[in-house]
Amino acid sequence: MPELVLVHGDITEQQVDAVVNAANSGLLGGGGVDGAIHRRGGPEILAACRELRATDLRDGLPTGRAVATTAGKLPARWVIHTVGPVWSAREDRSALLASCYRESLRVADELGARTVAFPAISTGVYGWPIDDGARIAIETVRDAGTDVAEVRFVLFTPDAHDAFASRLRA
Ligand code: AR6
Repeated sequence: MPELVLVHGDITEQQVDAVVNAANSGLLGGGGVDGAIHRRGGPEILAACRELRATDLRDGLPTGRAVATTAGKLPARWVIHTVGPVWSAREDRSALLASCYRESLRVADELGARTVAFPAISTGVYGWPIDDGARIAIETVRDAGTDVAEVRFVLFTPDAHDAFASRLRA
């Protein structure tokens, strides 16, 4: 099991092998953490995403899946893009959210990444309640059976940091 580390801060500043992006299926950028990664990482990341859309991912990246690109100018080697589910009160989509963490770690293993930073996927624009998002993130990473040595959850807001901290203590 990887060591789980909590950081209150900005994922674009993390010196890790791979940074996970909470992207959308189009893979061509957006707001939130996606916007920050493309801004800080520069145009190389977008060029790599466009190339994927022109080849392997013509219909975009499905929810729950993950794919790697260069990290451009970020202090990391790769960005692993994943697409979280939009929160729904009517439908249980937690298997898709768990899949984002599992698939990202599977891609990290393929790359040989030893340290991976995750944001709290789906808990911003996509509206997932932070306590439940933290529970799914931590449970899934703990059970993933990955070779990654350190998983760093990088939480942008005090609320997100508190939610992950109390879930880790539980
Ligand atoms: N570092 C770490 N976490 C951050 C950062 C940052 N620099 N910026 C925001 N967060 P969101 P989603 C946190 O909305 O909910 C985009 O437009 C934020 O506080 O980035 O999966 C995509 O293109 C929240 O806790 O992603 C998609 O269209 C968490 O990151 C859509 O938003 C996730 O918030 C994806 O929505």
